[in-house]
Amino acid sequence: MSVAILNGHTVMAFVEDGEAFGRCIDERFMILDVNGDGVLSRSELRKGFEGLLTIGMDSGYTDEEVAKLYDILFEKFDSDHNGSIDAEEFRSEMKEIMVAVAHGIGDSPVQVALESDSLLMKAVEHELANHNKGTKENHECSF
Ligand SMILES: [Ca+2]
Ligand SMILES: [Ca+2]
Repeated sequence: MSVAILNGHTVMAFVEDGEAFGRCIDERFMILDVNGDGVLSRSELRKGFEGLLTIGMDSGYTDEEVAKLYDILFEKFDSDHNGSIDAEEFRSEMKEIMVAVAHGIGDSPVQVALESDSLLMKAVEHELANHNKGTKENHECSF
């Protein structure tokens, strides 16, 4: 875990950088596809999301409720309802999720604790990389 400062713009800039975001999502997809059959099963998705989004699973949900949550999540990803998630479905849904996250965070910088391989951490790293490439004139630093 490390602590980072980000706002909705950090996340959106990452999502809108189609190449960087797509590469990151594809990488994630391959990691999640444990048996290497090119699609994600229910259990592969669940396993991935337990680490990926660090949803607050200690917030009083029962196992049953959590299982239901992952079922809903799976149905959302599986947009053609064939019982598995292909790379295309994964990419478009991850994009929607990240856009929703960006809107949820809003314009004000928030301090968050992130797993080093979480997608939000990738967004922060993406922003830093872009800052280092360009001029630093408009670089606002919160501390
Ligand atoms: Ca698989
Ligand atoms: Ca599908």
